[in-house]
Amino acid sequence: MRVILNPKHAEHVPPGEMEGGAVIPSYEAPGRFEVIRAALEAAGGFRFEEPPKPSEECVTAIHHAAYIAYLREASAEAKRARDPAAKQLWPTVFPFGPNPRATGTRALRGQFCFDTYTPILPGTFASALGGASAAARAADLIADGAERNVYVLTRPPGHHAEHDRCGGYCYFNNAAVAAERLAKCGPVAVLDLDVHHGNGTQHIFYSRADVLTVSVHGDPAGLYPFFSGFADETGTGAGLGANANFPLLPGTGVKEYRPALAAAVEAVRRFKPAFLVFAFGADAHESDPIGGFTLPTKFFAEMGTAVREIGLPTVIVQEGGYNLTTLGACVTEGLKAIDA
Ligand code: Q9C
Ligand code: ZN
Repeated sequence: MRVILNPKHAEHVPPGEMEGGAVIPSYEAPGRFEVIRAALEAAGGFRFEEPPKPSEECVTAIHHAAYIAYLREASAEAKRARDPAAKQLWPTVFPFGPNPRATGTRALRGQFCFDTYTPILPGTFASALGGASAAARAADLIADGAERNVYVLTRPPGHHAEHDRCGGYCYFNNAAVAAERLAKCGPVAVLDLDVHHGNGTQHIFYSRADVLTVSVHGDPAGLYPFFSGFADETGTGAGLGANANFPLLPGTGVKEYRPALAAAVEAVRRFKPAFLVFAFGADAHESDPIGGFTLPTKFFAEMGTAVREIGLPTVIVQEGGYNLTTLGACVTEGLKAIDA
């Protein structure tokens, strides 16, 4: 399988994340990329390449121009700062609603972000854009028919990033970048098996009939992102019926996950897409520090088999997965089964 790497991933290095008023070590760290790459190299059968030079063109189709400009300028501001504290930009106030008069830098930090897990750092813009470019490249290879399956190895992840807000460690929505490009050639389904609801991808395509978004995840009653991922979110306007959520209880294991996965796959099939984007998180694994599910490593092969059996040209995009000792094996199992 061809693997498109984000060559800039290591430029985004979170110094920590803010959880309930305390700064704790960041789960989303460069080591995630390295362990996945090492596991794929050890397994064999994967060919690594970098995308062409990143350009903003690949994110303008799905992200608001003012949001893209904010990420670019805030990253540059962090880079210029001498004071170490000013090299990390954190939001502290979130808007009550749109306010066109609120244009100061502190207002924008809250306006273009929805949580305290997603700081802007000196390398954030370059790193996020490198991932989006990798996703665009993978989608182009699939759209051209050059490949059947292509995997995008990237961080920071993307599926929580909305049209104009970062959050959940995500800045540009890589899966949405791929889906948007593929949608030019035919209907697209996005299947998201990260343990957290893919709120950003849902948000970006919520009123569109040509892109189906399907997510299996921890019930937002108890798991991040808390505000979306409920089963009654089914799309709006022309997109009504083109969104499906399968929330599952904390502690979910194979017995509970398997029927939800089958229902999610069935929803994808009914839509009759021409292309699939698989938002592949490994954080539903039993060892994940933040997921709360209990799936064993070998179940990731079952996920991969389910994706293969859908039978569509597929872009696979790396999302979450935070246990560095098991992440590589989960991803390898999934990818091998997709290509089997
Ligand atoms: N104490 C992805 O998996 N909450 N994002 C973490 C840790 C944020 C997850 C709480 C989780 C975001 C792409
Ligand atoms: Zn996740």
